[in-house]
Amino acid sequence: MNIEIYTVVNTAHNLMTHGKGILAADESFSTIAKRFKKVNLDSTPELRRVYREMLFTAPDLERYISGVIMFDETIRQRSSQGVPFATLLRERGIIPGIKVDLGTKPLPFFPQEKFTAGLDGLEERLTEYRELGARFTKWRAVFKIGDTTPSIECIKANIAALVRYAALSQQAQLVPIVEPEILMEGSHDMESCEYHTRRICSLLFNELVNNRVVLEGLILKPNMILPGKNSEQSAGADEIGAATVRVLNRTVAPAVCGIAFLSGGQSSVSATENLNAINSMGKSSPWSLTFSFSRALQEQPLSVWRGREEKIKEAQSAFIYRARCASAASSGNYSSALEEHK
Ligand code: 5MM
Repeated sequence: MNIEIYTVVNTAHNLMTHGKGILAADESFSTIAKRFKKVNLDSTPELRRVYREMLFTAPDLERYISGVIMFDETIRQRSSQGVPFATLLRERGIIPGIKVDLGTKPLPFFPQEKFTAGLDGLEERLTEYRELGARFTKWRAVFKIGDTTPSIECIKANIAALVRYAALSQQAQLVPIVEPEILMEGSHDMESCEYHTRRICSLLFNELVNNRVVLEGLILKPNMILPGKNSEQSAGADEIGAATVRVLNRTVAPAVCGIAFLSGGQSSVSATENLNAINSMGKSSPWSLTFSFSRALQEQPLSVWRGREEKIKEAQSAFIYRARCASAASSGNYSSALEEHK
């Protein structure tokens, strides 16, 4: 292994520090606008800056969070003291990261499916992001389960982009977080989610290995195995934990540095309970199994804050509380009793 890739592997290990997870604060303009709208806020650059500053300066954040994924606008913004966010995070011992995909576009000739854009000019953007302080990156591909989806064509197109992105990131000395997300939207059952996750992950790792991506310097960000939101099936945390660990054990190479789950629209408590069950079931798995949540960490602080300066401290406490619960779940030590002692 050459010295450059050693740096990447080392960063990946630091991101997977036991008891810590990753905060996904990489909402694009349209997603943050949707989140703000729910609490009757307009999405302006200054409000987005204030909101992210509230998250990044929360007391004790570094005890639970190893890295933060930012959006292009955010990595260029500064705290009210004039400190660039990447510097502020680094000074707290938190690794700055950046979402580098450019969002999803309709996949031509496959009307219900999406393709993630962003490979054009990526090499140059990666160099700039490294200069701005990023040490890891993220790229998300999205798959929806339906009668005829995800199609093999959609899977192959998205995997090819994920693999190229991962290789380019490592070449730029940045750790890639590879996120193939099967959406919860839909009426599919859990078995179907397991089947498609298995299909996607096995093809993904085959291609990553063939393209010489260094698995020790890569983090996987998968969905948990869940029934669709509109399915009538209900599943307990143990069942979800067992299915999720089973599919990962069958498809993810042991050399991979770690696995950090997305929350996917589950409630904060469900995502935490399920992560805890995954850790209980996955005690002998070769990787750390942690979180890279966005909504499951941010929903509560956002609804406390609602843009009000006087609520910043209270919102930060709500945020840190969720981060502490997720951290406990990442080592299988979360219990619902914790929710009663906020
Ligand atoms: C914050 O959401 C990210 C994607 O946002 P855009 O659609 O706005 O680009 C997303 O990649 C996020 O990092 C993950 O899906 C995890 O978020 P959740 O809310 O699923 O934990």
